[in-house]
Amino acid sequence: MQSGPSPGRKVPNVTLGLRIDFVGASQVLTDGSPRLSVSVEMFGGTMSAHRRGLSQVIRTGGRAVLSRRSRNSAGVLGVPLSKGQTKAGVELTPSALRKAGLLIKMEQLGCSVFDYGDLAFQDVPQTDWNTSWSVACAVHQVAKAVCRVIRDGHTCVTLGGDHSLALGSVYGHSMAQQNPAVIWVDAHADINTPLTSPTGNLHGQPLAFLLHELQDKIPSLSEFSWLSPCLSARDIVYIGLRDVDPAEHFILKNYGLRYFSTRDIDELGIRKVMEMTLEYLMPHSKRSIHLSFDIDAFDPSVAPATGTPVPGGLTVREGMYIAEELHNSGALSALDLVEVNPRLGSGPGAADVTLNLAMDVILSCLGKMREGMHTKGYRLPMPPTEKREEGEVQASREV
Ligand SMILES: [Mn+2]
Repeated sequence: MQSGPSPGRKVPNVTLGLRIDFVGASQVLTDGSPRLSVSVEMFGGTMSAHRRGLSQVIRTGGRAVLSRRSRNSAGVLGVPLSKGQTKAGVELTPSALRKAGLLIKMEQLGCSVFDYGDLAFQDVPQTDWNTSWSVACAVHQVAKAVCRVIRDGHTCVTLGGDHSLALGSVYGHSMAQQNPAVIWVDAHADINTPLTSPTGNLHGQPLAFLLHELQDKIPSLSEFSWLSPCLSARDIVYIGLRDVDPAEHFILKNYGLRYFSTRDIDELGIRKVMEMTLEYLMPHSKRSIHLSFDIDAFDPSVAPATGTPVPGGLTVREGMYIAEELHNSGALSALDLVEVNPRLGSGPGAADVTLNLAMDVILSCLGKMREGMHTKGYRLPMPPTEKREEGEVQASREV
């Protein structure tokens, strides 16, 4: 594990080679075009090709070499921020995830891990004005830190903290890379304006601050003077919504935001939802994706330790599928994992179950596969050879 970025350290670019063999061109389709069967071999690691990516490769006639930024380099940033809401404990999660071995598990996946440490925030007494000011200062720090991690060439893994941190992480991402797309996995839409928020908590408002279209609805707040909107309604897809305030619903409908509520997931299935999400955000070419994953997107039965649980959430398998598909897209540049609160959740083990699930989301985003994995060049152990005939040894050798 590497601590912090070494100045000037070159992050390796990985070039993956694709060998495409045309195994048959004998069949002819009804429109007269030949049907080509292809087999694809990938060097330098396994990756399931994104459907559209693969078809582009095939159209080039098999000459393609897929060149991309290394996905195996992650910068971890802890954001122990809790002032965007009122329940104590959410600030403990970055260190809880570290203690649970997250960074080691990332390395075991073959990831180069760069630890950017946990941000330190000034503790100010909790009054409305102070809270807003301290959250604004904190998320400004987050923005600068996330920008640096991405500019250093890593996928930025931000460990929350409450969801107000996404104000900084998405803004920081947009400073580092042009026009990122945001996938917001959450039970809540987090798009109240300061004037519509029923609670006044900033963790329910980050997207309103970031959206161009809503700027005339946001009061001018000096503490956020550093922030300017960096997203359009067209840049966002929600997944998992099921607890949306009236003003938020009005915004979703009237500003044309794309969303998949849990009902939509019931209807379409998570596979179709992910296919439509990626097609919508990247219709022609890849762009960098920011995943903002609120643990309360999951059903409280599998993620109980969170501040605003809502029944009827994602299954573990749906959450894993989202993360895996984003890894497979090859476009994930930043992810936030937020709203795990180890102090909450009833019953013994609530915190551990939730932390482990959070860890699995992060690891799946970075390439962990549910089917299991083995390293390149893995060999099964052989029994001792001295008692065996030469011919037997030959026969048992792996092919
Ligand atoms: Mn949220």
